[in-house]
Amino acid sequence: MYNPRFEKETFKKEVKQNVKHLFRKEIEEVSEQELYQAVSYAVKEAIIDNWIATQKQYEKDDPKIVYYMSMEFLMGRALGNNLINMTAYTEVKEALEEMGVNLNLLEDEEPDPALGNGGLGRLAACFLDSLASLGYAAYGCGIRYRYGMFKQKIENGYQVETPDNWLVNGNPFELRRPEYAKEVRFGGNIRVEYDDKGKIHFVQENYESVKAVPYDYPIVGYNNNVVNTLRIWDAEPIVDFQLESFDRGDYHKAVEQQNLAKNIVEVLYPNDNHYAGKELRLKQQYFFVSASLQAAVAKYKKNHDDIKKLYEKMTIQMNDTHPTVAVAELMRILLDVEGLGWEEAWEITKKTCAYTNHTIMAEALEKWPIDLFSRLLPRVYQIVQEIDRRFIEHIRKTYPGDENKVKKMAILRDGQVKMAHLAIVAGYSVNGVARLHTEILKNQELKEFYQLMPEKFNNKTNGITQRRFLMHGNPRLADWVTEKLGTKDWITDLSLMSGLKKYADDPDAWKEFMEIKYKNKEFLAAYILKHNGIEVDPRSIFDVQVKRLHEYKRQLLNILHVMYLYNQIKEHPEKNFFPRTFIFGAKASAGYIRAKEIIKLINSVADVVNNDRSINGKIKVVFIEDYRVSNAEWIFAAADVSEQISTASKEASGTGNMKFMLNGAPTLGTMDGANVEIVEEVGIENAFIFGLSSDEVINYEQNGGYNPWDVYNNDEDVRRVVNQLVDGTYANGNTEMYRDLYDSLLTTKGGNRADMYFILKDFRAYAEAQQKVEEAYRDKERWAKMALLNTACCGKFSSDRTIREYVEDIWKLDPVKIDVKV
Ligand code: 26V
Repeated sequence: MYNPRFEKETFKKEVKQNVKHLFRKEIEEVSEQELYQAVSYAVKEAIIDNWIATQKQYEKDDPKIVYYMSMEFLMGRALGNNLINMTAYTEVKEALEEMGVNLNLLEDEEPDPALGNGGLGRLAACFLDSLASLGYAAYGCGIRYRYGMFKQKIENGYQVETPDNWLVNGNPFELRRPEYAKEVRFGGNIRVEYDDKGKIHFVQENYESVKAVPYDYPIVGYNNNVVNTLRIWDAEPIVDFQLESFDRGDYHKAVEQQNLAKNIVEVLYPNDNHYAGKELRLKQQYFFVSASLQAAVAKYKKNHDDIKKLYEKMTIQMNDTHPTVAVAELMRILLDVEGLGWEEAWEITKKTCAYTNHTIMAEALEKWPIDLFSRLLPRVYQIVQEIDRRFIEHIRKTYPGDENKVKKMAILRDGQVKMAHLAIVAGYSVNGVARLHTEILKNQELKEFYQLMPEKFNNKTNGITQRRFLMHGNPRLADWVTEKLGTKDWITDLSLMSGLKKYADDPDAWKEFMEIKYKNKEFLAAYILKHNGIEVDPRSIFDVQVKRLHEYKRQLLNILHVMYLYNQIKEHPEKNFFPRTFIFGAKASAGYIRAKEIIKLINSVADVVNNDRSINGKIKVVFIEDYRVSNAEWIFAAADVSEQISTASKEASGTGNMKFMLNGAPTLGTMDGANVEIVEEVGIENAFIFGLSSDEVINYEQNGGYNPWDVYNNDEDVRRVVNQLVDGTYANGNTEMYRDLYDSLLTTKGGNRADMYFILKDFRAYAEAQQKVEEAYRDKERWAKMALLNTACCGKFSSDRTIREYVEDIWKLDPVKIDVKV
């Protein structure tokens, strides 16, 4: 959409002015960082107009609003993305060029806002992009962590974590909104009072509190003038906020509050899929949920009198169980602040809250110890008790005499508050994130709940935004797609990509497609040379596994296979072997020892293999440090093969798999998560599928029957690589360095089965699938067709499609049109 602020001369003038105002410098004197800031402020200027217009329009039209509550928003850099969505990227790039400035270098000055761990947080970011681009009224609600996801350094092959002080230079795009500050209370006790009319009141006493101060970030829709808001909360001590309510001499209290405030938002927990039961984490959860709900209810009340119709104008999506305390907090507000009765409050809450499940990994399920929960949130706990009491009554009525059902479904049980149960009981919708995942929820993990309330369960297969992961990350391919389709409409309607299918047998199109891939590979190769000092050949197969490090994702299977290939090459130097570059990127949670051992192993294998002249560079192994959204974008663009090799049934969906597909990299994977649907779209002949099915895995888990020693004893190649973990090959003769990994594959320990993730079981099938990859790649035409078809068939996996489904089946929102006069 045309915006005069981006006219070259106007924009340049604005940048120069910003340089002067912000830094008291001439344009020639500023650093890249300062210039990045000056440019960002100029872009923000343009965004603000639309932001105001959008919010005004919402006021006028009064649409239903979705509050997407999430502990994590893994946004990635804003500057480039905002320019793309404002359709001003090219214009601004050229304007800056005229000033002798390279936009890409400026973009590199922006720290990645890494307020998330991985899949769940990045999904939230894609959803916000789609909501704005489709024109729906939405808020993201979260925490403004002072330190985001740690930065990863590799030292001597080991992961070393360093703090991510992403706000050191300030953030040009954020807006502090002190006028919307809210108080959040923790601890103390509840006193019961009766008023003159005999009505009961619950009064919290002796509590500690903090002031929640929101920072708003613009979420720019693509080419539609819409700007929504990501609202993330900072914590400040409340003393200077409400000085009169405190004894001024109470220095101790002031310090306590200072500490509470500082601690709450200090750092993002870098665990992914592992629940640790930390008090501070529960504080974080209640902190942002309470503040967001107070703000949402206040907003509603500004324009509506009838609190009983709240659900008509707002809905809350809980991103996993992390914000589930919202259920009880909303009840608290409705009961204690708004003065409604239980039944009324419950009806409203049940129509307002919905829950998305993102994992079936047992260790990720949040179960708070009751003593901790009730101490920190005494009133909220009372409400949970009452929800639980009524729910158990309902179970007993439905299944008389079946106490087993109570045991399985109760919210409070074994001294714990089971957050998933609370979310399901209170929510009007429960969804999984890929078809297979939702089926497993319905038939296994949440079976009893599904039987009791089948109407709540639904699937919403994840998606990704093509604006960031094709337009921004792979501009060459984006331009090619536009040229071939003869339209840019795929930017907002990814189903149009199917129009590329007609080029599947066109040799010119193959050539162009593979040339683009080659250029992207050259770019990545240069990055690898610069950052790793490793020379990789862009003509080799770029085989990529980038994602969080977790045993279930089986990076270990991948590297064991590399070890196997290396053995093969050494043993049969005469054999024809197509050169391969194995690229890894992964952060391990700081306390996850085994994950860290796997990182060390990958780097050790890299050292040995990359420095063995005798193999003529046929295998290279690269571990890319500090995998994050910004480098992910071009890693996807440069990948030939997408490794999606989780143990079937364990990966709820995966979204990296979709980003690779969009960028023309066939999937090498198991029938897990969304891989199943990817194969359905692209055809099994355009993917490399191997390994146990989820049914087989679940069957082994429940009935036994798998013994890794059988594989070890019967497969010589497997035995050899497994032994190489403890014969010093990759540890300078040290036989103990990888003993734990060796044991994890062969020894039952502490209740964990040997080879929990079926790595040895799937090894042979994986090696065969890898063999097929190599054969396919040798046949250039076959490969080009396959790669091209992956891009052509990715339409389903746009987060625009996902969001439409959420809107239609769950949220029932009305789209809004924004007219902006500039
Ligand atoms: C879980 C926990 C557990 C408690 C401690 C802290 C913490 C932090 C994050 C998480 C999230 C784990 C769940 C998650 O990220 N799931 C991923 O969600 C993606 C989006 O739906 C999906 O594509 C991945 O398959 C799934 O692993």
